Amino acid sequence: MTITKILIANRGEIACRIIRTARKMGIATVAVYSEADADALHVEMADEAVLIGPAPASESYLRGEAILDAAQRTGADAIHPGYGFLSENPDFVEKVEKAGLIFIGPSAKAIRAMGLKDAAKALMEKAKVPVVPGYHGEAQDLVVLAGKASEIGFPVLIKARAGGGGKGMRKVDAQADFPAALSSARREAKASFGDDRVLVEKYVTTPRHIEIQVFGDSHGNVVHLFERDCSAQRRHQKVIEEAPAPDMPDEMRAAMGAAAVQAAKAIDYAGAGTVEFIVDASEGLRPDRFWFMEMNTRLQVEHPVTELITGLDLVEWQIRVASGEALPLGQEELSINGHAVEARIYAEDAGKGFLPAVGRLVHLEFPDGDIRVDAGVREGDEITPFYDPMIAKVIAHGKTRAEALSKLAGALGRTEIAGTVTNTAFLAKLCRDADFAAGRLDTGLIERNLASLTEAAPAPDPIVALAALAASDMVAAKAADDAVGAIGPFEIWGAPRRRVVIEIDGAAQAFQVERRGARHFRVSGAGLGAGIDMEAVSAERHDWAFRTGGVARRCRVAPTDTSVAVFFEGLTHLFGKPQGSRSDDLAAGGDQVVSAMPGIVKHVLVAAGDSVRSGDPMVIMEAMKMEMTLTSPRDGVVAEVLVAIGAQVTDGVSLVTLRAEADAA
Ligand code: MV4
Repeated sequence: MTITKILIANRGEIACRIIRTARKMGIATVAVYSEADADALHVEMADEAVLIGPAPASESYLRGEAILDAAQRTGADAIHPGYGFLSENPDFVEKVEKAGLIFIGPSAKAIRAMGLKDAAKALMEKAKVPVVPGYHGEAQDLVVLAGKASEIGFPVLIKARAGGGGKGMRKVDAQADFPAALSSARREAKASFGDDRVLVEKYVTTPRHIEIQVFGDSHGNVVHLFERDCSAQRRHQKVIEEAPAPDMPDEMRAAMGAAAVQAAKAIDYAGAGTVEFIVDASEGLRPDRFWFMEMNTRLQVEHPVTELITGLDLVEWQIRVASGEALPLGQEELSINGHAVEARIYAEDAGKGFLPAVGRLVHLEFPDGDIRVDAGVREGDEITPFYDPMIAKVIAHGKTRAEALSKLAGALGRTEIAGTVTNTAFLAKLCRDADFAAGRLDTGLIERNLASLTEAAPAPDPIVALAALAASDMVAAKAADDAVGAIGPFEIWGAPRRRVVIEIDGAAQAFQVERRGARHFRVSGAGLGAGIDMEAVSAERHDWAFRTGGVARRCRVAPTDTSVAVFFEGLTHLFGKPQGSRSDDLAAGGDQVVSAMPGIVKHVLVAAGDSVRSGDPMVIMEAMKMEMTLTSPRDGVVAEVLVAIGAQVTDGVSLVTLRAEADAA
């Protein structure tokens, strides 16, 4: 059946990604959104949009009836669930199909077959797919399970059959620990899934998580689209995923691919699916060391790495297969080109135990160049606590793994996000981690290297000084195309000296910013000792260049009302700007010639070293079509002329300074 309009029952980056493919295929799209997502990107991108409820997912994105109602009201003929939410809910699939709509995904039957780990393993055993040695039978009493654990041999893993993502899972190293671990796993399983049945498995040492992308159609065809390595995980949350798996021998790839296809065929699988294997990498990758873990009956977050090495659009395949078409390609027509690596950018504080962060993305610029960015947000959007705090996925492709990793690390360093703390620095460090870069990865890698991976580099003094200067508003970047009255890329604002407070790592620190010339400043205070002399070379939009101690540096600066972000050498330095953090130290007076109102400097009549008398004309300005002559406040010697002809100045700006009386003698 031809699909003409798809309702995307999801939000964020995956909803945007699905809309992009549907649009490419000439298929109309309907977005559904919660009250919190009224201005979200996916709503803006879709042809139609329907409000389905309040912010909490349970009252919106998980409300099958509201989604079906939205489909009927807009005449959608298919529903794409994305991932998460209702994507693996068989009851929802049945409701969609009962309503005469196409569910872009597997059948309810296939979802149910893989929904419980014990039944899934039994099915895989029957299909001759290697499963982890263990017990997944009916008996659930302690005596039987403890006996089975002893037969299997410690260490063992207790797993909740309805579990996922490590929930309801306990590793047991010795018999004596088994009873307590079983009760604890059961309690967590009951609380999380309402099902406390467990299975017991041999613990696979040095585990690597390698999964195979499979695709089936409604004509009995099934292919695999090679593997992804997702071992770079932290607390069962994938952090970096890649395809193909580092150092995967061809023979093992073929064996795992065949096993995954067999698993899919065993349940007449149609659509995109992922067969997860646990691999014992203690002696490298070997074809006899992989075992079925579980099957995900949905499109995965990390599917882009498979798309980049195969050149395929998996959402397009999903839509074609759901409309009854046969798979676009056969196994022999599929091949691996290069290497792809994906990093998930989260609003979380890696330095504080990966605490989720929220906040408005006051500044958001993704890297340009040969990189893929799947994002569901744009600058100004809010990261709220209602949903997964993933901001975007950044995916790099290269001829080799090293090239892909290098591109990804560079892209992460060019990713500019201010308004919330993110894990980009952690991700870039992981890309460059010696073990990871060498492909020596297993599921414990991140935990082992956590301290070094999350160590925050303090901002170098010149960057702190620049942040204080930016926070002082004494240098305001000019928009490159704003030529009106600009003498150069920035204007001169405000009084000659300002006190400014910025927060560094949450601690308020006071600085003094003193203008020493048209572009010269001295920033002192806090940890800057006697101070840093700084020349503001240029400041166009976010591109600033400044010189300190003979070193010129280029960086990106994103000042907002409440923060200053400085992006320098691939790192983000976030500084807070507490309210009322800026004050002018001095009223202009005896030593200053100050502009009384905003205007443009038309003539400068003096130079440094000139002797002047009180009342001598010094500068002629034009303001509101009037010429104003600014005169010397006293007899003295000109110390410095701070403006040039054409300068656009606000009121209260010091234009010329006189030498202090004592100096003038
Ligand atoms: C295992 C295992 C070792 N041996 N099963 C973690 C959650 C779920 N995906 C299954 N997981 C594991 N199952 C056996 N028999 C190690 C893990 C595991 C893990 C697996 C993949 C990626 C990250 C992981 C982190 C900790 C434990």
